[in-house]
Amino acid sequence: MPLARSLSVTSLSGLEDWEEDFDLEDAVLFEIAWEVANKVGGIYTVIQTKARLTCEEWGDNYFLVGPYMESSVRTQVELIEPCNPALRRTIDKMNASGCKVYFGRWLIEGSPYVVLIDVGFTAWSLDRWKSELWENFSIGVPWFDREANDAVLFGFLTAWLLGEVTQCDSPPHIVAHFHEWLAGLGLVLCRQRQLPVATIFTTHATLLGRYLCAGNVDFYNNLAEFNVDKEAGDRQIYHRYCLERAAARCAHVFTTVSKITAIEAEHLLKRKPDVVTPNGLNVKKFSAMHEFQNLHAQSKARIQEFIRGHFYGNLDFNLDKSVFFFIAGRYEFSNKGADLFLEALARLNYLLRVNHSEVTVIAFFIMPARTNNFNVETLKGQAVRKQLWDTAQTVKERFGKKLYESLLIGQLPDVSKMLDKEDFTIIKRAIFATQRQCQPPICTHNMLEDSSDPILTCIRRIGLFNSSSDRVKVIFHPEFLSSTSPLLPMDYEEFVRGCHLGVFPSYYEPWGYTPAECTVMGIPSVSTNLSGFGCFMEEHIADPSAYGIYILDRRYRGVDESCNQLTSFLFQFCQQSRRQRIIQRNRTERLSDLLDWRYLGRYYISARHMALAKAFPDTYCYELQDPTSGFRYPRPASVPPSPAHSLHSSPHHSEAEDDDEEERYDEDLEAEKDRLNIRQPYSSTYRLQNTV
Ligand code: G6P
Ligand code: 1S3
Repeated sequence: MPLARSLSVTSLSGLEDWEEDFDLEDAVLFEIAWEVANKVGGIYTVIQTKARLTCEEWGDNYFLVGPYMESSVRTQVELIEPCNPALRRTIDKMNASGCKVYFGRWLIEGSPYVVLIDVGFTAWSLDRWKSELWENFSIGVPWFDREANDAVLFGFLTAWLLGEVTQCDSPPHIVAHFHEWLAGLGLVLCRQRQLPVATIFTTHATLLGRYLCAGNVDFYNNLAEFNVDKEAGDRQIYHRYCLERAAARCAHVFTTVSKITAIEAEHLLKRKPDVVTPNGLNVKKFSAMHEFQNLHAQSKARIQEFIRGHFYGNLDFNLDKSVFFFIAGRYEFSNKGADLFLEALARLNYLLRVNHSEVTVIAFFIMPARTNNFNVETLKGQAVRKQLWDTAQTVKERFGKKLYESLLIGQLPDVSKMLDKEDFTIIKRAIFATQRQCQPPICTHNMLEDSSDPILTCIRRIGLFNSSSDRVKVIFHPEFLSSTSPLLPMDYEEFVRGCHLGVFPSYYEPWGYTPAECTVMGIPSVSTNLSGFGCFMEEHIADPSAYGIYILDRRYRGVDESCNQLTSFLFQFCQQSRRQRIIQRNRTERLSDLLDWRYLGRYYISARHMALAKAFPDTYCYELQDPTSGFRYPRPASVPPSPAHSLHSSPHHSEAEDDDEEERYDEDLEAEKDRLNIRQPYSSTYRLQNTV
């Protein structure tokens, strides 16, 4: 086996250095998930963004294991011969026994090795393996649950793979990190077969939590009361729940993505996580600070173009005084807080109207639903806009020619003759083309379940129909964004950069990548104290809203109160001047170090070391202490707690004063970093020592 590298997690602008003298020589890491090279949801983002750091740490001793999905492999994976002799023998042996196992490099940052298993090819073993599952664990998987059947196949195949690797002549110390219930059976089998493997199980959401929250249950106040077996049985997910709970209970180390999900797991899976492993991102820093502000302006201009088309004939609001809010993600109407957002938008519409505000809010809902393509009215809007643009260019050229000719003969042009009859005909025809008989559409697509769709049903109830008098307009785009779309040709990142505020008032959100992504792009966001991200930011920032991180209280308030709080966040945001928004974006962007894997990766490192020490106590030992305890972004003394209290229009706040505040803020931050001594290398008693 090649040698693994020793660890070193270095600091980023003030966050503490952290180094470990844990020797990984002769250790190998397998990370197993259904979303390896297979985009389904958030777990894909975790694994894909973390790969670079993990590759830096483990080098050629890091292998991701996932399902073989032909369409993804064709675009994302370069298939190669296995580099590692033990793995080559294992794969050859499995393939000779009727499996199809591929090896390659995943073409993402870090280019990690991937082992991809075609579970469908081994479906002939399903019945046998299900019987074994029943005989050994009393878990019965029904034939109709396709996902659970895949989990069984994937579980037996990964355990087979790891078992073969441990059979080689001088087996390495193996760490196998399994993500989510779909991969969990592999872990359970490793333990049952007593393989010499250090196992970790990470849950990114509990099955029961997701189901219970989606069903209008007062979840957080009753966590300790649920009869978990009955609840799982009632929802016909008992077998899945058993697989999940077995994996959590059998793992040497159990982790979850946030403290709030740790509490949930303790009650629903009956095990307190050993380590909380928050999700990071691969943060790209621009060399010039203002670069991300320029990108905001460029992307915003493209969204404005779309709005011009969408609202053609009804463009009676000032685009320069419009702000763009958005919610995006998996279409779980109440879990993701789309219900609360809509209700708050209705209240905001009222507030903006009665206060005669000049601001118009355009709220985007980007949540995929079943459709049969774009609707005609929406496509027509963009065609009309294009036509108007072409008309303006034609008339401009004709005008320019006449102006040029009068200049050539040294005469001042006769302004009344610069546009002739033909020009007016072209212009009038263009104006007539912008007449429309209906309001600008809410939804950009033809929905298959239009009458029962939760967003559309709610909009019908609250009456936000994009009428002229509405200060809040709504656009529902029930498909993920793509740069090749004929309607809004932007990818998600470009779109987020062009918006002003991401709104994610989730009720069930173990972590929540959407607000984290906003943060690293310098876009303020609303999250909640029921989301892992919201709680994490609350813990690490003294005054989150000063940094553009609005955290909604959905834990200790009723729905109506939370909705009022959200409305007031949105209203405050609408009252900010452009300058205040720019300052706030700068502050938001400064938080990105906190969400970088180069910082957060240390929790994964801790989990792995702990697992090695538990599985191989004669070789490894550890002492545990939270590697980030004590760090907190300070509340700048010069900054009022909320932007609403420092309105640009206020006579007490000139632009020069704003600049002074920002300078003082930087000084405060530096002083706080000195006070906390966070520039020093990590030097606590937390050490995982290789005693060999
Ligand atoms: C960025 C650009 C500025 C632009 C501003 C608009 O900061 O660098 O040139 O004026 O965005 O901000 P707003 O919040 O109004 O979209
Ligand atoms: C889960 O995906 P979701 O959107 O179904 O895992 C994500 C990655 O850990 C997490 O960010 C999210 O909150 C969970 O809900």
